[in-house]
Amino acid sequence: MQFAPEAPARIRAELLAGLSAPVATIAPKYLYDALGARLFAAITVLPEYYPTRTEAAIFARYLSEMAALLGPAATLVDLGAGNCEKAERLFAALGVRRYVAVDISVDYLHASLERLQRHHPAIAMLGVGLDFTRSLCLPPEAGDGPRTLFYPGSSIGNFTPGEALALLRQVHAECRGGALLIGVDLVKARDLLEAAYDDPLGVTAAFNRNLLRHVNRLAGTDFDLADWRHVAFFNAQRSRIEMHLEALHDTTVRWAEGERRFAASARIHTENSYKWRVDDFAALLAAAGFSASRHWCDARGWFAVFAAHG
Ligand code: AVI
Repeated sequence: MQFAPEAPARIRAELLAGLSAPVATIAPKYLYDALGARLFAAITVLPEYYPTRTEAAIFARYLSEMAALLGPAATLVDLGAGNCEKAERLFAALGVRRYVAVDISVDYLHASLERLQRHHPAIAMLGVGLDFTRSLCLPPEAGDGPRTLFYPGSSIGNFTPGEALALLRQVHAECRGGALLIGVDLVKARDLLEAAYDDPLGVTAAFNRNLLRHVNRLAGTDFDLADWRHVAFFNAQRSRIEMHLEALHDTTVRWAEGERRFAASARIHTENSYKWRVDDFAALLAAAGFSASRHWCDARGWFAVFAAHG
């Protein structure tokens, strides 16, 4: 297991800079503490949150076509591997011989890889603890031949188009002539999108508000969850769902060396989830250096899986 820990001081500085910015922001990666990861797992089984099950159905239906296009993927690199379940479903069809799981949360990764190694003793496995949203640079142990990079779940949607291009260029470099398999959520009717990010059970609201507890632990702030509500809406002009935390009344958040006042209805921007059009995403892949991309969609055209050569 490789691990590049991020210094707590750097995390704290990043969080406090975001809170002090003219438009207060907290990066979405901080949504995933231990409870946040569980709340996200609960989101993926909500009836309103269609992406996870729609993507799984696309893989189940078209995996052999994808494998034929990509050829054998001796080395599979899983970006944001988590419980590694999505990648495991590809092992047989893609003929995987080395599996490299990359995730910011190494503790979780460690447990997942132990389980996986027992089930697949012939596959060499490596866990890499890395915040690849900063920089994607795989260790030499990830293999020096072509690699197939796997980035499911439409996590690419959590980056602005400019950031997504920069990340995909790094992904292209790390492919070393191999390939990319990536899941992308598509533009659809506003009511479907907004229900997926503001479910009636309040699981997504809990996921968003839990971020404040995590920030209190990481940055020493004194957010009171009772002061904040979850807001999510589709910004059609920017083609993205925006998640915010909105102050219910005037409130001040304090930390050791500073404070920030929030007037009633002021917001902290916590996440964007971009929804792509197929042609625009194909153009993004080409701009990042990929060639011969192909995609598979569900019958409703809600989600797409793209495969491309590096
Ligand atoms: C991880 N990511 C792709 C999810 C999304 O849909 O943007 C995170 C999420 N946020 C709210 N619900 C799910």
